[in-house]
This record gives sequence, structure tokens and C-alpha cells, in this order.
Amino acid sequence: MSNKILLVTLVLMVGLIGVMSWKVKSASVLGATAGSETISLSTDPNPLRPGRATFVIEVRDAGGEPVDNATVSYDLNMTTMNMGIQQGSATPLGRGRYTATGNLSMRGPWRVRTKVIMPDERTENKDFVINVP
Ligand SMILES: [Cu+2]
Repeated sequence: MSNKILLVTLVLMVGLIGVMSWKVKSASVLGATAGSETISLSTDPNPLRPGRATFVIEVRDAGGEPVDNATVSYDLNMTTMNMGIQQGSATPLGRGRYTATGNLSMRGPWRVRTKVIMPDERTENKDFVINVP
């Protein structure tokens, strides 16, 4: 190996280690769990009231970056009784956000089940219990 190639290899390795340690550091600052995506839910209105509501499901990768090009579906029902399942696909909004609507026809606890097929085909599920006061 020539000295020049050796030098280039060395510089690349030092650079790579630098990037890796920076990533680990920023992940711990954000409180992210390494190796897992984050799926979060917000509602409009907030706080909820009986009637139609809009749900925004936000998907972030293990590094905290928004994930677009995921396929997000959901279903909705009360936790305490069967009100009939409302389900469908969430519509991409960009910046890792996907939106869906539902009819929260009664006060009480409702479950929003989300299913996210990541761009690499892995499936993540997350359930949220929301209360309509
Ligand atoms: Cu009910």
C-alpha cells in the first residue's frame, strides 16, 4: 500500500469515528432510544371533545429524523365497549407526519392503534389511549 492510500484511509477512519461519536452524543442529548423509531400522536382538537377529530401520527427514526415514505394505517375504537372499528390509511403530510380522522362519538377512553410499515419494510405498531372528557 502506498503512503498516500494509507494516509487517505487513516483520515477516513478518523472522520468516521468522529461522526459516530457525534451521533451517539446527540442521541443521548435528545433522549432517543438507540435502534428504535418513535411514533407519536397528537389530536385536534386538544383537549378532545365528542365528535370528529383529526389525528396526526408522527414517525421519527432512531436518530430523531422524520420518516417520510412510510405506510401508516390506523384503527379506532373505544377501550371499554365495541363502538364499531373505524379504520383506514393515514395521509402523508411530509416531515414524518401522517394524518387521519375519526368520529369520537362518545365521551370516555378510545384506543388509536397505529401500524407503520417503515421504508425498509419493517412494521412497527403502537397503541395510544386517548380520553374524551
Ligand atoms: Cu362507547
